[in-house]
Amino acid sequence: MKFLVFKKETLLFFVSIGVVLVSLSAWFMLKAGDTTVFNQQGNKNIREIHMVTAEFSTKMKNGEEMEAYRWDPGTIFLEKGEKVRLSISGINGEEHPFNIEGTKIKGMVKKGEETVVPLQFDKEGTYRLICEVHSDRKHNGPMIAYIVVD
Ligand SMILES: [Cu+2]
Repeated sequence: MKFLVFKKETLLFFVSIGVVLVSLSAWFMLKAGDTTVFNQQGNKNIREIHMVTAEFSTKMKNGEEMEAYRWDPGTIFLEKGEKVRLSISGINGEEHPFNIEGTKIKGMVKKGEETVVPLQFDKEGTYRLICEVHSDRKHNGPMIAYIVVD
């Protein structure tokens, strides 16, 4: 009988310790969760990248003019999962309808206007930002920027 009481007390002792431990870890986990949610939703943590539409032009020896439209910078780097606000300012060229290969992202950059493209990639790789009207040399391009995600 006495042995049984002792066992019950021991059990209660361990149950109490268990409850305290579970409460403590739950508290820490909740705290960590709060911080993570705050980091993901806070707008201040979305990095901004600025890009412009530029134009190179030259006169050949035979008097012929050549030009190429470009995204500048031509390569940008993102971390996998990172949220970036890509802001593209239209400087040269009237209109640049674009898409990002391998995604559903599409848009338009117009002279004198700013186009904001929210970016977040879950897969590593190099994604091409392609201007649909200046995609190769024949069409005053290639107006292609490379988005490197790793
Ligand atoms: Cu273009």
